[in-house]
Amino acid sequence: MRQLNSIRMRAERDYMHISGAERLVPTDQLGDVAVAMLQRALQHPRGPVSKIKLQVDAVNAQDIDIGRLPNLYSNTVMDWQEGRKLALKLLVTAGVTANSAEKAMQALADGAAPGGQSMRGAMLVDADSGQRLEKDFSRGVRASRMDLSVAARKELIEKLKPHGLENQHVVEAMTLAAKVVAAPEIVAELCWSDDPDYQAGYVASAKDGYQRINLLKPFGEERGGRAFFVRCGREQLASLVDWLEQRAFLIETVGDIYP
Ligand code: WAQ
Ligand code: MG
Ligand code: MG
Ligand code: MG
Repeated sequence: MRQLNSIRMRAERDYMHISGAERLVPTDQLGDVAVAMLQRALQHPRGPVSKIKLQVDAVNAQDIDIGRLPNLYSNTVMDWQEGRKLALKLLVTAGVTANSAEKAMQALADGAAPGGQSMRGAMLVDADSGQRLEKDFSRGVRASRMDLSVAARKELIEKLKPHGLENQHVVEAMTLAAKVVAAPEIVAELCWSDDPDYQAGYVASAKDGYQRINLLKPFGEERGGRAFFVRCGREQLASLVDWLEQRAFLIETVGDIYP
């Protein structure tokens, strides 16, 4: 494998997080990807931005973990309240206690960052007690430096097309979830968007895959977020966070899509 570059974008308005994106790309694609990220920050549904940061780091081939996408399962509900009930059920099936799942879902619904805003990253939640373990409740933990290989991206988009799911939200969320559930300490992930016009979300786990739920929040709602449910000793937490934030993770294998 060739050397790749981690390129990361983050945009904010007056210290409020608006948009972020992560890719892992060959050098000859850096320019195009940088422009696309800038455009995306400037046209974000969460509104205008006052600062955009772009960071590029070269990553050597030997520092890249190779991974696979989870299977995608579509769950269709009639309203977001039903969606939240289903998410709770799926989290419990994945091995999270009902108490922990309920607490995390309430925190996301209320806005998990101080002041009831969305966090920049994810909550780290004890899968048994529901206790929040991330050091910074505003920033949280950011899964980073993950992407699909060029071939895997093409294959995924082809597989999503017949289901009308070939959009950036789905591709990026599956990519992120693939890295997150690959960590043995992570029991499951819960997510719904902070974009006011995007109501879908998911529960992901290594065991049950990417369980997409078409409605997890009301239209217009800007409070969204992620919870990474963990089961491990305190002493393993720092290395888990380091792996999620720093280690490059390139997905070369695509799973199946179930309607
Ligand atoms: N690491 C950890 N948490 C993150 C990251 C990251 N790299 N990026 C975003 N978050 C958190 C943060 O709190 C955001 O507010 C929240 O997640 C939502 O991010 O149709 O679009 O990018 O199958 O708005 C899921 C459903 C869409 C896709 C998720 O999330 C589908 C989405 P967004
Ligand atoms: Mg996003
Ligand atoms: Mg796991
Ligand atoms: Mg968003």
